[in-house]
Amino acid sequence: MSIVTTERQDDVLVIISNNPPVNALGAAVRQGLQAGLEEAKGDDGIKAVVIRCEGRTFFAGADITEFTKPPVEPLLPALVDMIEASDKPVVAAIHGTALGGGCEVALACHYRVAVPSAKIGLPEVKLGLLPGAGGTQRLPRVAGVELALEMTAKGDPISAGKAKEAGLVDALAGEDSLVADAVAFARDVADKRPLPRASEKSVAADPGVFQAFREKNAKRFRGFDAPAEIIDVIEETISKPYSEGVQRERNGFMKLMMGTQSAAQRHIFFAERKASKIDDVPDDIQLRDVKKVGVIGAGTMGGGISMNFLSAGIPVTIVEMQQDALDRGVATMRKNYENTAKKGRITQDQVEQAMGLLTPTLSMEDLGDCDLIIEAVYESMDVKKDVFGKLDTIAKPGAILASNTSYLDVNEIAASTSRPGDVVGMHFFSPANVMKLLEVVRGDKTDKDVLATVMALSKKIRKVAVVAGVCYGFIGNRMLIPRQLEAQKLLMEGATPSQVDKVHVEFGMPMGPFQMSDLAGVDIGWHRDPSRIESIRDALCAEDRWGQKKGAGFYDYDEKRQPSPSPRVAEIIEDFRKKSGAEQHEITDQEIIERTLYTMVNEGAKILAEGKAQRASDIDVVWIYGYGWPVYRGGPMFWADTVGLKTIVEGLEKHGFDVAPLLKEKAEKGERFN
Ligand code: 3H9
Repeated sequence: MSIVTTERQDDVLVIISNNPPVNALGAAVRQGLQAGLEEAKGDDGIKAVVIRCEGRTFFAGADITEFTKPPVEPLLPALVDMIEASDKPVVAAIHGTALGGGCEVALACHYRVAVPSAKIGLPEVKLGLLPGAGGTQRLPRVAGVELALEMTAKGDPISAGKAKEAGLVDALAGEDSLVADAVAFARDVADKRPLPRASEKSVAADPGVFQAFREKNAKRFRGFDAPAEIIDVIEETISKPYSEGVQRERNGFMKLMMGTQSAAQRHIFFAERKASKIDDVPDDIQLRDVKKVGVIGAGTMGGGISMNFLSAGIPVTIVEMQQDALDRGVATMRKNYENTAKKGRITQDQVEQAMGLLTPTLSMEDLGDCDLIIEAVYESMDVKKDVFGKLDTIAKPGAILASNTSYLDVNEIAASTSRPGDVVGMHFFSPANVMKLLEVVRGDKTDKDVLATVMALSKKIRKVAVVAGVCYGFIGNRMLIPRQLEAQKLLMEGATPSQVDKVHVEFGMPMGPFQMSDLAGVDIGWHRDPSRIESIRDALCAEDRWGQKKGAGFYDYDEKRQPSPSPRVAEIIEDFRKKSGAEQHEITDQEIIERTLYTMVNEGAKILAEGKAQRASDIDVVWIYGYGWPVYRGGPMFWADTVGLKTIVEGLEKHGFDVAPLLKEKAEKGERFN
């Protein structure tokens, strides 16, 4: 059966696309739509046209996989013009998500009818692109410049209800009667003339609106090419005829499409989806039922982990050892929910619903009916083994036993139970209710269905999950180690904390290594003996400079937690430099990049060669979602490809590092990681 079919309903022709999973507007769909329009044109009995989609969604956009292939006619910009040029009214019948090219098809239709649950948006910016089929031109004409700027430069979809208010949707249909309602609507407007064509509408905007929008969102857009280009395109073209505007849009689209940022962002789009696939686990494996979750530890981590499940409607039993710690943990969770409600992101009812699913307890025995139990206790092998030994006697058969360890050996933890097949690592990142990454640590004996269940569950709790093998620090923290080590050495050789941090921030990271240390706590992992001072970190900790929480760390902090370089830290560093006899030299920004970031790529290559990550793109996903690596650089391994692996190897060798054999081999063969 062809992908696009037509169905005659008396005087209305319904054109139906059926291109699972998301009705991407690939060549066959575009050709089918063109054929449908021609059929309507050539049939005098047809008075109006409805375009709709089968399956879970209206067109979710251009087919991104085609972007790197030779173009096939009709191209999307030409197709949308054909739709708009039709002299019979065309109605878009929208359900699911009308995104990107899908939204542009809808905008080219003369009318739009949508079910209330539908979402409409132009998310191209998230792929480093701008809407390239008239979206930057038609949307401001239909819905106004301000909403158009929001939707195109930020890329978040809006609800059908909001779209209706903005004039982007003409009528809301019944959830179960979209086709009938759209056909009835088409019949109603069949004889109305002139046809409302978006490109013919006028548009006006206060010229100040563009600069104000840029300034308001400067932090969010920092480093990204696409939002700036989108704002420029809309600003430049608003006072010009439509024909000039679409030309400017086309040029902007091609410029972004050829750039590294869009390649990086498209890489991450597919990498994120690929990460959920486990090479040796069949897609149709029977999953375990997870209806109730247990969390051990009501500290920051345990509370954050619990909130993920509560928000997804899954009941949680949370265990602590002392009543006051339990009360504090529960109160923090409530406060977090209430803060979200204050910002209008959830309702008070949702706060109560989530908290209503929580059962606090002091007894581990209460975890007996949980399908998944996640331990989030103190990071010590002895403590974890003790907890898992107890769990072994309490948990019901088939329950998944997970550890939130960030470094420790999951195999050793699993061995403290009689059911290592049920044991897995679930490494959440702090704050666990916010950060998107979940490293799923596969022990040597972890059962495949356990792994598949946790990966599927991660989607329910809106995490991006990546499978990691057992090794110290797994993927993310393991790569952090050489970076932190080199950052420390750079201090000894003449760099300052702010210089190293500045290079990372300019690279696009949310913060540099020392800012991160101050935020996380300089004292994490410290031996706690103030008389034992063997490193700069020991010296800071001995003086109570534990980071932001103490108002002092590598930086001094004022009462608003604004950092400034610390003269005392400079003295401590100087003291260590003298004692160590480390050779001093002028450290350039490039040297910082080579020693802190090239070394991460080197570690990534080792992780890959050891099979601790399934694929290079998984490593990229970990760093984007767990540590804020700038998405427009595509993650460390993709970035290394763009720098050139030969350059990375040369940089590492220049500084005397042992180059990972896999990296060396790829560089010699002229290969890439991705
Ligand atoms: C654009 O439109 C440019 C135009 O302005 C101008 C052109 C000239 N193409 O996400 P899921 C695949 S740019 C190809 O897991 P969900 C996806 O890879 C586009 N493939 O489902 C996955 O494959 P697999 C603007 C696509 O229910 C499968 O579909 N549009 C596309 O969680 C299922 O995807 C966007 O940026 C595509 N456009 O979420 C929207 N989209 O199964 C991008 C998806 O092999 N898409 N696939 O791993 C989305 O945001 C989500 O897929 C959506 C569904 C919300 C629709």
